[in-house]
Amino acid sequence: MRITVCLTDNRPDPWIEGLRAALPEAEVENWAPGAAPADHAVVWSPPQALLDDQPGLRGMFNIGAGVDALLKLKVPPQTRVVRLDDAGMSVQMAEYVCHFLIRHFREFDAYEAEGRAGRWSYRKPRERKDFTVGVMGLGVLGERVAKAIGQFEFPVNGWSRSAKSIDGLRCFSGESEFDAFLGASRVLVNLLPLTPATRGILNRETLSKLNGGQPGGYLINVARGAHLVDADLIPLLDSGQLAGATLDVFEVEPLAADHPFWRHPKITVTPHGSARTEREASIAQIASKIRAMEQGEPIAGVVDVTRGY
Ligand code: NDP
Ligand code: OXD
Repeated sequence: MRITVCLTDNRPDPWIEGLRAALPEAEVENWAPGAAPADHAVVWSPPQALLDDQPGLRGMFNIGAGVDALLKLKVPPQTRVVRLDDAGMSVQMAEYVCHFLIRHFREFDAYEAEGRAGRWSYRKPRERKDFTVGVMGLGVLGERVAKAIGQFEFPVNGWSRSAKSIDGLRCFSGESEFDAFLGASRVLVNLLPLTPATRGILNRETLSKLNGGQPGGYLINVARGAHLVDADLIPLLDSGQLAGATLDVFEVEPLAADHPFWRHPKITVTPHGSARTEREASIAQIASKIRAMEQGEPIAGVVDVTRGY
């Protein structure tokens, strides 16, 4: 069995060594144009040239959860696209979202500013019941995040494509229930995949519906930058309709040094690090899926390319 590795923006050597150790029966090499035909590829944001060069791939294993960059390519019909399932990401995502939710709810940024000015002052406590959190996407990451938020006793809503019933969550589904979901949520957490149906879903109209249309909504976007219509965000913050936003992902990454998001007082920017790929756990997961595929067994995380996730 031959495995080719093609990782844009990642050092391939530790992945190649890890895959060789986990699959001693396989030949694992870094991809270069004209390489010998491989059975599987391990990829992050590969060029179309990889697929043109390797039309016989049976599996293409992404080292991340989001497959939007892969689905922009022309993938041969027999190549199964496989996403990473959690592999240590969901706990990180839960930490990140709870951290920024609580920082906003408890006004810790205001306390920090007061502290820097040497002022000992209290703020009036706010009530959790007024801060219902809406989680968009109840997949591998969204469900874990929604449950973690529930542990802090915030009311939690969830929105997904198909109808769900999850303990502790008020579940909404489909386009027909989207407005009701937004209206019933004050803090919005985006954990949707980027697909034609979800591109631009965070915009002036939808974000204005948060909190029953009242001012004070808050956005945490940890999915993809292209979910947000950038030009709509700052006017909503400046008018007070939104109280703030935490953004981990951007349409163009790295975010340009002169982008206004960096310096807006109501926006917190982090550099696409809310849930990092954990190499060891990911190699173990990919290796066991490759083995299962080779033995004709079913595997989790096969992407439905027509649905887009
Ligand atoms: P999953 O595929 O497991 O879950 C996707 C969820 O979104 C599902 O609940 C699905 O509904 C729902 N969904 C999809 N399309 C729609 C739609 N049109 N309307 C309503 N709901 C929809 O993905 P993950 O939880 O693993 O990851 C989510 C995203 O997080 C990734 O695609 C990636 O972009 C991003 N990500 C970001 C990281 C970061 O560091 N910032 C790290 C990892 C991932 P249903 O359940 O009905 O199918
Ligand atoms: C992912 C990511 O999709 O890192 O895994 O964004």
